[in-house]
Amino acid sequence: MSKPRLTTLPAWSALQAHFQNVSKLHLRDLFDEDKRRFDRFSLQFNDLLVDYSKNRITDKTLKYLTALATECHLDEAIQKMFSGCQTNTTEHRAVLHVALRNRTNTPVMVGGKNVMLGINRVLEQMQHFTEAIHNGVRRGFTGDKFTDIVNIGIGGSDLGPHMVTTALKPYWKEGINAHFVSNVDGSDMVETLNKLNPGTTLFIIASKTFTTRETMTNAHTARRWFLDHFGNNTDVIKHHFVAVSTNTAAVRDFGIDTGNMFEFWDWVGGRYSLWSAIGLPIALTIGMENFKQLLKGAHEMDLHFRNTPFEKNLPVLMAMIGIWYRNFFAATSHVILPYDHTLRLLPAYLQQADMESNGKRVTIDGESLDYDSGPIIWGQPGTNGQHAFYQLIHQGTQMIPADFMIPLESHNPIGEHHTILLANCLAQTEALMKGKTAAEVARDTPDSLVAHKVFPGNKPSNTILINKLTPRSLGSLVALYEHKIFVQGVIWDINSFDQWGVELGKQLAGVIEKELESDTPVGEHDSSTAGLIDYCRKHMP
Ligand code: G6Q
Repeated sequence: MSKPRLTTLPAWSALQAHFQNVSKLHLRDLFDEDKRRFDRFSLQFNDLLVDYSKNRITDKTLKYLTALATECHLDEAIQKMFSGCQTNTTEHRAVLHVALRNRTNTPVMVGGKNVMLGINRVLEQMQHFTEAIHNGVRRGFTGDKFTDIVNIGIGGSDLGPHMVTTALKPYWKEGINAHFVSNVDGSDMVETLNKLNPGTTLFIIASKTFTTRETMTNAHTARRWFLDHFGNNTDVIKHHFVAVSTNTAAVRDFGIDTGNMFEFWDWVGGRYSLWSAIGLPIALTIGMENFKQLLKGAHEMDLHFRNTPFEKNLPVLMAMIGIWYRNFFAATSHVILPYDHTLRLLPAYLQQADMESNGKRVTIDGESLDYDSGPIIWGQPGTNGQHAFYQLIHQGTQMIPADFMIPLESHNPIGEHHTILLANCLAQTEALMKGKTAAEVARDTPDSLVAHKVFPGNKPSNTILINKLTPRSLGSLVALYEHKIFVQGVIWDINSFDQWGVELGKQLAGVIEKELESDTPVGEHDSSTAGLIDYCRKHMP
């Protein structure tokens, strides 16, 4: 029996009718009418408080949204993912990043095997390795202690570990610096290498496939740089290069001893892989105990997601409110606004996590969607963004739902900084929600300026307060978003775990790369691409 289309479900129709009423309501009025709105529409989870009261919702909205989740069999989909079913249908893979942080160690079976055995083995390998680097048992070729770790990877093999390592800077071990090279633009590699001493540098080549053009190009450049310093002695490679991959043969071919390889598995999607050995640069900078705290925080969120009724389930609520805006208010984007300097890479990380997962145009069965899927995710840390693009969020013509987040305790308390930061974060959520009416503006403004100074308000936001940004609370926060993305994928009936949309560009780049290097006539292209290739060939140095 074929699945009913999303837009034919009873809860969808109920939401459509309900939208006609709710779209006319102003958040100001909803707050005025219900003094307990914050209490009723906020939830605490360990170190996180999620306030979703400044959303354009009523009790009925949540009732219909959770009914929609039920009609889409969300519960079944959650249980299937956690139990190792082939949720990634187009690549015939299980989706088990949750097993990587399964700190209760309950067996998780894939193809008749308990994957926890392999996971625990690699965690132990990471533990020994990080300890050996930190206590100097494992040293560079010249006998010096390692001071610098360079992660070479891209996409999922870069964004997650880079974001977490940056966010957890206050936990970095003394004497260890981390660097991330991802772009095939030579400047990324050259600028990094210029800062480094080869004798004290450890390279991690992070690539699930170990074939990614950018990563392998960067890895070979690092290898060459290294050998140039050590008189072409390939013995040094085994001291200074390790790999994180699923491709043992390619790692060996590169010249890395497979004893220096950290394995992961095809059921770990790239953008969900920071919890695996792809997290090695995290563990090397913050230590294995802190890495395990990160896993613990994520696991706690997994248990909450798996076991909590939809009405109190944070990832489900955030996802369904996102669906409300995307499919009923037709919001095209969603902005991520961390008020924390160390979380500055979170918007870029979530951009991949969300847009690569839910930027899809067909259902799991390959039928065209007749409703919108994932929004554009963007953002920057506050307060910087306030002095740049918030104008459009406050007074532009679009409604852009926002997620604000801020730790209450700063790792760098100095003067009034943190109070100012916190005040700004809370003020923005209030300003977006309340706005400023023409009557309020007119009190102290000439008539000719009133229209310009009006803030319509009614702009929705979530606010996530984090007691303190620790490995554990960060783990919970990232897992919260991962599951939000999963839930939306289930509602939209898309495969959130493939990424075929990145393939075509890669294939064409392979063809054009060869053409750029040859003198033979440019092959089959449209006149624009052919003209550009020709121009490049004539003018390239
Ligand atoms: C993530 C994607 C993608 C991937 C990179 C790197 O989900 O699959 O971003 O992580 O293309 O791939 P490799 O790890 O295989 O080099």
